[in-house]
Amino acid sequence: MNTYNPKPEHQFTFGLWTVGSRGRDPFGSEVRESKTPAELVYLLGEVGAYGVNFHDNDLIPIDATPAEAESIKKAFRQALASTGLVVPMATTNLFSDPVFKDGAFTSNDPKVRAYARQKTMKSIDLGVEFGAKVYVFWGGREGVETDSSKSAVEAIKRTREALNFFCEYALDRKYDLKFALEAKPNEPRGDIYNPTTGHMLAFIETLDHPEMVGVNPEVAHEHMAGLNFMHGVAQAWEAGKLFHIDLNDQYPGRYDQDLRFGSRDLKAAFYLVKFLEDVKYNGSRHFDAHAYRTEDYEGVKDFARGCMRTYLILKEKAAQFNADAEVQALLAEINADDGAMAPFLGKYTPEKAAALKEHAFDRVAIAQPGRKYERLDQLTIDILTGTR
Ligand code: DIG
Ligand code: MN
Ligand code: MN
Repeated sequence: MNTYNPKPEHQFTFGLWTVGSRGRDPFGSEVRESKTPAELVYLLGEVGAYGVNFHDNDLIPIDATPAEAESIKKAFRQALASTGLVVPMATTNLFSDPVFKDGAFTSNDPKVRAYARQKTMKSIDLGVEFGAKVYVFWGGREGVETDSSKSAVEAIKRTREALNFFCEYALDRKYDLKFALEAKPNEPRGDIYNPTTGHMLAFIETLDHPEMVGVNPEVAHEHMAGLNFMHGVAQAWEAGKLFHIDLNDQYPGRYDQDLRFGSRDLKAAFYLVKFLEDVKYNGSRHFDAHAYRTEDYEGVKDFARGCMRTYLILKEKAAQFNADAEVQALLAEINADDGAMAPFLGKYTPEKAAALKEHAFDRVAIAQPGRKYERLDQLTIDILTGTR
């Protein structure tokens, strides 16, 4: 009997800001007391997480003195040592402080652009200090409310210049680090540049060191853009650019809810888990989400356990789907290929093109057979609902 208990090999990670979220929202103040980074590590150890991630200022407050920073790092390091949690990913908070009110790398103020670089370099150093191998860039404030304020081309150029700078920095420092760009279409800015994973994949190819840079797709962010999350993840994977992933859930047409994984669209979550497991994705399963504002810290633990439990349930459902005889028979039938079209498919040759142009297709006959997708999808529902 599968108990769906998380194990280190599942590589479940949470950001300090997720289980440490105090429940503030645009219309209400905090409902939970704050916990130190060390306390949050112990909480994650208690629920069975593999790792913990942080923004620089989740760990070290922006105005901390060097002595305070050292004390916080010491306690954090001790908590990691006693729980065995690791730090696979780190990132920079370039969105909370008022200085970033008009963005960081794309700000119209060169002092802000320069300060953002300084802050990011120090944050990269901090992440590397704790063993991070992936560094995420989420440009939460890199956008506009009015396009009268900024050239969209200039904004992309400023972003490219900054990312090229950090790639050179990491090379110069000989850091074993990969960069993962995280897209979001809007919120907190009215519109954010590079709004989807697809935009990021195109942008990466314009960088000086594209091989160092991949993406960190997030469920809620692609759903906010009305997209099929698994398709974006599959495209990133196929391009060798799935360097990290942010798992959560999201009602369409709403602000970024960062809901518990699988709590809103179980079918979409199933296809995502099935994809990651089918391709043997070996990165973190990072839950960038937080508990409902209604919860106390016992509820926060329920939230964290739920994220991991749902992932493991869907992992089992994916295995059941792959092992189901009727499903596999249908898939074999649907994808049948007698080889008759082989002379016309694959790479181009002039001979192939000439022969194909001469070939007589019975278009009406080809259109006749039903695809049996209704049966296949109902089998999927039966598996997901446990009725099969
Ligand atoms: C929000 O979805 C962003 C920030 O929390 C962070 O920069 C990134 C890392 O997961 N996700
Ligand atoms: Mn989010
Ligand atoms: Mn995220």
